[in-house]
Amino acid sequence: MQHEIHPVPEQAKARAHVNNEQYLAMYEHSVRDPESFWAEHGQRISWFSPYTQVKQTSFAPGNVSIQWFADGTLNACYNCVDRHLAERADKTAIIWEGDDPSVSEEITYRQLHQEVSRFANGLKKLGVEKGDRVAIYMPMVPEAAYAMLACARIGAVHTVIFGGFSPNAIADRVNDCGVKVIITADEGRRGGKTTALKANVDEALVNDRCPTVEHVVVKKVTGGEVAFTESRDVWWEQLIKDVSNECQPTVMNAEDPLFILYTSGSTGKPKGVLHTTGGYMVWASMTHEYVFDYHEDDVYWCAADVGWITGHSYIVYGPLANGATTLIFEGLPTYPGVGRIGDVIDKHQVNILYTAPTAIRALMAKGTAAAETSKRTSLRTMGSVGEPINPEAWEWYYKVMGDSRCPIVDTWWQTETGGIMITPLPGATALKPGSATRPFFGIQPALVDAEGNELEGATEGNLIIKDSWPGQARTLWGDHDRFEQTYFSAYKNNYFTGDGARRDEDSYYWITGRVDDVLNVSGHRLGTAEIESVLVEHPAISEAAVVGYPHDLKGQGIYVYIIAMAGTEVSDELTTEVRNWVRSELSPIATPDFIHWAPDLPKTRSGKIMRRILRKIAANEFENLGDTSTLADPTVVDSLIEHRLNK
Ligand code: 6R9
Repeated sequence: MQHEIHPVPEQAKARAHVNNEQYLAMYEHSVRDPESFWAEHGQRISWFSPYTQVKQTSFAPGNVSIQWFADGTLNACYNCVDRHLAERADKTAIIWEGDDPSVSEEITYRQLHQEVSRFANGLKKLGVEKGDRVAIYMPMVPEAAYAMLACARIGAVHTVIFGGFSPNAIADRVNDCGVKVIITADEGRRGGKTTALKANVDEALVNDRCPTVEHVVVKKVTGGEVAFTESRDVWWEQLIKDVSNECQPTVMNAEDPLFILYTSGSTGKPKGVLHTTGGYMVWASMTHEYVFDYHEDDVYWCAADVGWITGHSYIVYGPLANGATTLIFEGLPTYPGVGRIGDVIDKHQVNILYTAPTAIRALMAKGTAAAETSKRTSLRTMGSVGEPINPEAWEWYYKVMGDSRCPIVDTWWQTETGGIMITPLPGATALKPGSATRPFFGIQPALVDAEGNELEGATEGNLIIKDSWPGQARTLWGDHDRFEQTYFSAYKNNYFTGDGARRDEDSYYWITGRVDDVLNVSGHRLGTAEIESVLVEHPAISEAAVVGYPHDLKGQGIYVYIIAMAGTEVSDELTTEVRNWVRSELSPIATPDFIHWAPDLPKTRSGKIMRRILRKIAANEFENLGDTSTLADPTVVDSLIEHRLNK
């Protein structure tokens, strides 16, 4: 497919931090001599005591160890808040736009400092100390950011749990890292509907299921009814009533943990990805400035949820470290109408917008309606993240939302990478719709075949990264072996991303999607193994196999093959029950699109499910199933094709 190449617009070139020549020179420096490059750029954040060490990293088998700026000390919250007080105390730090379009609020850096300091003192009152884990299960209200920053201020390690997760998913995460305090709200509010957050926490904690949890802090958001366990629960407002406005930020080492964020892998339970303080802050702030070409007076809006890594790095830590005005949006891009994104842009004069292909496609489905209620003249740069953006959606975003004026930065990265890795830079990179283009400073991507041979030139293969970068995850909480196994065992001495990619004749990268058993549904990462394990816990199901298939709006849809327990009568009611089971046991984002009751699954003689075949049938592409000669019973396939659901 040949699409137009979009040259760098003159307006972008004129104001940008770097043009193409500067990008090339900085990139060259960053990979030739990472030590001196990062010694210089590490200084973009404030250190209590400076680092003398820069890069101490090893991807060697059995000895994966990643340290950056290891002897420096700092505090992430100080970097996001206190250090701006001298020059930006009255600048707006956070614009909060409510679900209800008539509700918004502005919080200055001075106010942010006070809110965060008070809440940090509140956490201390509850006995939270440096190194303790604190879970945050909140809607998109400013208090979610206050809670994260308050943890960082006192050295507690936060783990944000996406508000769409079920009680079981909360309990799993809370138990995996031994959470002491959970911060939540009475209810969340999105698209005019409410979610019972506190009730979900109560259920996660029922029967002493999470023995490490001592307290639950509850922020009143909707004023909805909640149950209250007096000895355990405390209202946010009550907690900070008599505390001081002053709270000294705790001195942290560069390699002290900042947060844990759970994400799906190809096997087993979600992994607790651990990010530390110094390298992460350098990476988040530097990528935020260069990738979005952020300048001091910009209003910046990342429309992700703080429950995902995008919200951590590009709503909270990156922009606030840069002293930016960051917009926190409680609602949905389509509520109350498809014009909402444009309306918010006009209302707050947003200059930089960062959103996901799934949102773009949902708006594109309505033609140009999304642009008809707004002018969007303030907009200058637009970003995309979370999944591959198809060229049609890219062109729509560019023409309709950006009036063919704003460069689009299609940013490829992962929870594990901490921040953006492959991306255009607005003033430097000619754009090709659908391509994440070129590596950020310090990133050395490469493509390899299944045997690990590095492929040269224009080609396609598995995407690896050859050397460490400051924002990289350091380990998986409590399981360094799994960290090594997952990311460093497939291709020795390299980080394996789990993604496939193509490199074209201009050395631009085109991410083709996951090459492992991880699904990407509307930009949400889901492990097929996770969904399968929930399915087989249902009493009517003996076996399950879950695959993804191409879906116009969601990128990938979820196709479930299940085998009923002997003696079970399969009915429409049971199918509905199974669908609701996945929603309630895991999350609504994991809701199956198709549930296919199968008499059997295609297995090799050694008992391995041949997912390749299941994927093809789910995609309604069964003409060319490839080699089926190793199947124990080839007739299983005919029956699956006959009863396929995605026709
Ligand atoms: C930031 C984030 C990571 C996975 C990643 C890849 C996919 C993200 C992408 C993209 C193509 C992009 N992905 N950005 N694919 N183009 N611009 O999304 O983190 O939730 O951990 O997901 O998302 O497959 O491996 P995370």
